[in-house]
Amino acid sequence: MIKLHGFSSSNYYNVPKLALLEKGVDFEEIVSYTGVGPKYKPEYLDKSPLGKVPALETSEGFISESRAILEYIERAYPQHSLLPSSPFDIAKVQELSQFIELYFELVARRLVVNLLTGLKPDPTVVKEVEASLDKAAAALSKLSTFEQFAYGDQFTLADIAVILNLPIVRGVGKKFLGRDPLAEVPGLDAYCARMEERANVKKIRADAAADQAGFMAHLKTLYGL
Ligand SMILES: N[C@@H](CCC(=O)N[C@@H](CS)C(=O)NCC(=O)O)C(=O)O
Repeated sequence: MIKLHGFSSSNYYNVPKLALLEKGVDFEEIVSYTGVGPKYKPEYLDKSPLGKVPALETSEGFISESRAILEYIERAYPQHSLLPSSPFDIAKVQELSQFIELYFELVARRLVVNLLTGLKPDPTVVKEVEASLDKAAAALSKLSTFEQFAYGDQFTLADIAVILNLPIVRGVGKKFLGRDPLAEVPGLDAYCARMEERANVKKIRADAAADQAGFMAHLKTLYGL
């Protein structure tokens, strides 16, 4: 059986986890927190060269990077496809997923350490993050109306990207900008509420909540945070 290494309060870990759950693929979860190095699981670097989460263990070897893992899962387990059928529609799903990761997740991530630890952020960074998130939020409706799913009429990888990454943007916004940068995106709130009703999304949220204390304890042990 394939094994997914990582931890349930990681949004990146939850990307392949939700894909596997939606496709009904059996998998085993192996808890590995971040911070790999001499003090913690140095052998994990053989699974993921930069020590990042997630890593997928297959009968042929390990795969790191969530996008590559998704590609593997989609091809190795074609049932309940998370991609549409036409080349154009597949590209649009990937376009939206990449947009979410590059212009929302990676931007908000600059303040995630501050969110987790309570450390005061650099005001210049906060200003940069705010400008970038506002720009992306204003552009998002060009890629999705959020009427039914994030793209088209089926649940896809784009939904996974939206569901798992945008809550971090809202969290960072509310904490450091004093507002939700996504509040004005048409259709998004109702869409998110619908997605939260899905059984597998509920499982992801419940597992993340259950893991939070363990992850914070790990950070404290490793970094004294
Ligand atoms: N590009 C990677 C990013 C994964 C990532 O940044 N994961 C975080 C956990 S949410 C991590 O492992 N951080 C530790 C680090 O960057 O050293 C992917 O798509 O899998």
